[in-house]
Amino acid sequence: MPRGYTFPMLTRRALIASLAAAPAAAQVDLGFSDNGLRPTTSAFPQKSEMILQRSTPPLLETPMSVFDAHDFTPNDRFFVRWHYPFPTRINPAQHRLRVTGHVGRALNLSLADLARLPRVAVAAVNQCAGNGRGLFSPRVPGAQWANGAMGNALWEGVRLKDVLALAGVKAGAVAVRCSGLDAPAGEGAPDYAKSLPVDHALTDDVMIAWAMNGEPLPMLNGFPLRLVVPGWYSTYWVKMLDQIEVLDRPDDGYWMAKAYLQPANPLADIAPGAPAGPRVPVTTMRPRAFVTNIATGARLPTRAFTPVQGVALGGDHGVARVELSADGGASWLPVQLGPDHGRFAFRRFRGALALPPGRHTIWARATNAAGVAQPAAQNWNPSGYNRAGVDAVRVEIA
Ligand SMILES: Nc1nc2c(c(=O)[nH]1)N[C@H]1C(S)=C(S)[C@@H](COP(=O)(O)O)O[C@H]1N2
Ligand SMILES: [Mo]
Repeated sequence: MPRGYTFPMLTRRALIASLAAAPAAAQVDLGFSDNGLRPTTSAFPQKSEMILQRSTPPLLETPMSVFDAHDFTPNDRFFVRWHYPFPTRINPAQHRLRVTGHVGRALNLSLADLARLPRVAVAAVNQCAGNGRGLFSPRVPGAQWANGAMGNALWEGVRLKDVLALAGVKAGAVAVRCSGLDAPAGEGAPDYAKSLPVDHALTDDVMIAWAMNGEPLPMLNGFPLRLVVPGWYSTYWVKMLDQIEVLDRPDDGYWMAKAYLQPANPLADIAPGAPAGPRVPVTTMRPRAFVTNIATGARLPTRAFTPVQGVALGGDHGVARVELSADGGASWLPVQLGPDHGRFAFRRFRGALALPPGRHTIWARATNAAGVAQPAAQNWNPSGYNRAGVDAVRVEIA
């Protein structure tokens, strides 16, 4: 077992019992989210209050107030998304990571084996490709996330490329396919497996993590191992990772060839109702800024300056700046950025607007270090992926 970490003893009866019991709607305790409209739950193990999207398999969203208070999203408030049922009991001493396929020698690694490789850590945002899907107009099917299907954590583990070097990737390798311990309930449904192009899998960025914010991964966030692909949407961040297969051909599996495809233009943007046209896999994230101290629809007292604060992510480059507008983008006001935790992490921001009494719409816009800025007009696609435009926050100053 890696030194410096204690994995939770998953023989702990309470944990197993609660994990097995929680995902049934009737047993979930319903409160109210920060906007008062969506039910919240504290019934899931290792999680405190989360917005409940679905119980089985769980979809749990982080309230915006959590981002308002932390640079690093606490593990017990970090969002959760599973496609399929997953084991509720894992013995870390018996967990193995198999590396097979187009390699010189197949591997069967314990956590202790992994811990002998050089350790790395990165602060990075894990964001669902469908984050904000529930805010699209016209509406699109799928999990109706607001903007809380994301979180920022310090991930610790080893580089994927160091594991692949142990196996020896053979010439002609094309993709690296990863899958975890979860499995479809029904016969014939395709196992959840995601592939990275081999060139990307061999970069320094991609890692196999066992710790999140200095603690073992919570069960619901992929204990004992998960892939971390900084700058890429979390569909690639495979949880409960137990298999890596090096392919000498493109991955034609369902989760690469059929799911998580978006229109083939940088913003994945098409007119509602227009033909989808050519589609490509969802990959890198775009810059986004989120106001976290004012919920849309809020009524606020008149002040000389109304404080506006939030978090921004740069996508696959750091956050260069965040600006505010209260006049539909005619003028933009720079804000002050908080601590820089690296190019893949959240950057908090704080600014102020002089808002006279009346109704206003506040925009926050992020620009990344590559000069890519959020568009004022919202992009749209039928799967609700890659939401990238500015999110309007309506306020009434009274
Ligand atoms: N094994 C496995 N890994 C997975 C998934 C899954 O269903 N199974 N879902 C992916 C998707 S779509 C998302 S959004 C993230 C969510 O990560 P989190 O639950 O740790 O927040 O996990 C990713 N990794
Ligand atoms: Mo996702």
